[in-house]
Amino acid sequence: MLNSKDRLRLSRLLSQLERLRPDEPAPQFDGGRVGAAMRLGITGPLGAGKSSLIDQIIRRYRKQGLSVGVIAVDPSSPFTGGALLGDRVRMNEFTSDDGVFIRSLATRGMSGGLAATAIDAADIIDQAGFERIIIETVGVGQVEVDIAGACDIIALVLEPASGDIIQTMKAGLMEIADIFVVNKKDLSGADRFISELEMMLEMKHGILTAKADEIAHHRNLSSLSSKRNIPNVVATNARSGEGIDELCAKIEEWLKAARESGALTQRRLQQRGERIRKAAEEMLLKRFRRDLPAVEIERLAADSMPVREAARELVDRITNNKN
Ligand SMILES: Nc1nc2c(ncn2[C@@H]2O[C@H](COP(=O)(O)OP(=O)(O)OP(=O)(O)O)[C@@H](O)[C@H]2O)c(=O)[nH]1
Ligand SMILES: [Mg+2]
Repeated sequence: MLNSKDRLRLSRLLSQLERLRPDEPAPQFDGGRVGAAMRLGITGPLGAGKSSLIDQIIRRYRKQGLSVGVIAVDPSSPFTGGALLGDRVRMNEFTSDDGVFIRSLATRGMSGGLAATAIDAADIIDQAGFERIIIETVGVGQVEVDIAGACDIIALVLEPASGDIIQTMKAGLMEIADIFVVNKKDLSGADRFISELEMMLEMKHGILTAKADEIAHHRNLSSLSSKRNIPNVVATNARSGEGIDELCAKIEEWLKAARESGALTQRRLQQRGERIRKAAEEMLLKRFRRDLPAVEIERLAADSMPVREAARELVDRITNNKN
């Protein structure tokens, strides 16, 4: 739990992060370490009820005495946006609670894009000592998939509206979800939607399992399929709070199992590796652009050698010169 001085420090660091220039290292919350917090990603289509759910989850966590940091990522609009306003209005009541810290990230940041900024923000909030971090993103595509790459567990929120399943499938979000939440279960058609979703997940699971079995068979391995679990589906009403206890219990269960099996450690290692790879890639690209010898390109362009050969010569020249 932060005192008001540290809270201010945290706020300032996050503002600093949003204004970060390329090549500037992300600011750190001195004295803290990264990795103690559990990170929960909440994603899903516009208006599915993500913020309302988070509001309910915060209450549960606070009852358990857990401190919570929330990052609401809104890639659509930096200045307006009903969602942002909605978040502020709803989450206002937590402003007097030292154990809750809520931040909206709307700007792309100067370096690395929105996803990288959100992930760095999570690190800073983690360092500041919050025990749970919730990241809300509107599930529309790559940014979500990237942010998911920094979460311990991902909950995909859908509402029983036709098209939601197709849309999220297209965005590649089905693959990254650990838990499926069908919110607005009070709406008509919710039961049907849930059975459709479950059917689809079972089918997908069946295909994956069959594939895994086939591979295992070919390699003379024993089948892994019994160890694979179909993702959980939980139905909620974020307005009334129905189903939220069950959702929170499922999240804890999932985290506990992942911790005990080593899957969580494995996931974090992979994620960290991926972040390092991406950052290195960016640095290399920047260095390449900076060091690009224009004269050399002109010379290669005038030469009649095949383009790929010319490109290789250029790459060789730069890597030999600058390493
Ligand atoms: N009937 C019903 N309405 C709900 C439920 N949960 C949320 N809503 C309403 O759905 C609307 C959108 O809720 P939000 O929590 O802002 O949804 P969101 O997914 O955060 O929206 P964006 O951030 O804009 O994508 C609001 O009017 C909520 O009151 C629910 O379980 N049942
Ligand atoms: Mg929202």
